[in-house]
Amino acid sequence: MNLADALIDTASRVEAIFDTLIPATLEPVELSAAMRHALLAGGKRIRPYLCVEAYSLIAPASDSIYTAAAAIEMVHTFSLIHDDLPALDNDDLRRGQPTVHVKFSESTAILAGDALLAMAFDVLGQPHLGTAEQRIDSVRLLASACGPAGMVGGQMDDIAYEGKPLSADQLQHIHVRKTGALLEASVGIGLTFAGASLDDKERLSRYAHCIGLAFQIVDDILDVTGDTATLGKPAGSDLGLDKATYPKIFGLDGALQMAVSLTADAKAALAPYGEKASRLNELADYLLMRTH
Ligand code: GRG
Repeated sequence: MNLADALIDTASRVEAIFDTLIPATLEPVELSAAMRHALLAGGKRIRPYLCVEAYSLIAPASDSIYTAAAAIEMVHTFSLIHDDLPALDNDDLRRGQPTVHVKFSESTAILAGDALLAMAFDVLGQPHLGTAEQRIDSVRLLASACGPAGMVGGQMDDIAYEGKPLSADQLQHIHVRKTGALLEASVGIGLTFAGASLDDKERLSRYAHCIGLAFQIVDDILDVTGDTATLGKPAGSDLGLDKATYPKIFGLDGALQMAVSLTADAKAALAPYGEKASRLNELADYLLMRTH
């Protein structure tokens, strides 16, 4: 299976789990409709894919890892809903669809996000996913990727620095938390359920760190070079909010060179796994070359 088909396969498995967990009939139906709108509107499903592929590098295939992957995507989707709110980025388009607050209401969007975040931890704790220790470790990995040392902290600083000059180190510190932490946790959770060794966890955490940063640099570049129809979200949004970005500090070529070099570092971390890591290698290249 090539990478495009493998991503589609992961997406359809994870979407089937969403459909079971949150059927349209789940009360209150207006809340479920908002959650389903956000969850089922497409999306590349990079985080679930990372979780499943990290798991598969170490352990034989298992259906239950897709449930863990779905929990991670629920947190990601939550963060997108809240990120789009008028109080944050105030965007009206996401994954080519109206954002949740535009299609429903601001209060529904806040609550749909809250519900997805809470539900994600419930799902990750399901007994069939693994041992109690693996589930606790995974819950803690996900929680710490969300908290002040992760997404919320990164988002807070991202807002605090709007319109202000930022050094390259400060910008990296924001991106590593805001975007990188959940990508790293996706790999970490896959490895935790696979029973990976500390050595494997360290090597793959290096991979995840590098693709996480490269991912955000490419996101910054696409905000400048992409168009709204292809991105499925408004292009030029960073400029509008006067955000510090990699292209702003290093220029488009400089930013691209950084992403290329981080992708090479990520792939170097996979070298000990040889052919077994070909999927993760391909993913690193795809994230560098992506157009949305
Ligand atoms: C409590 C978890 C938590 C977060 C609240 C709103 C917020 C604080 C943080 C925002 C985090 C955020 C939205 C970062 C942007 C990351 C990013 C580049 C998202 C786009 O990811 P893709 O390209 O999107 O994987 P698709 O649509 O393909 O899933």
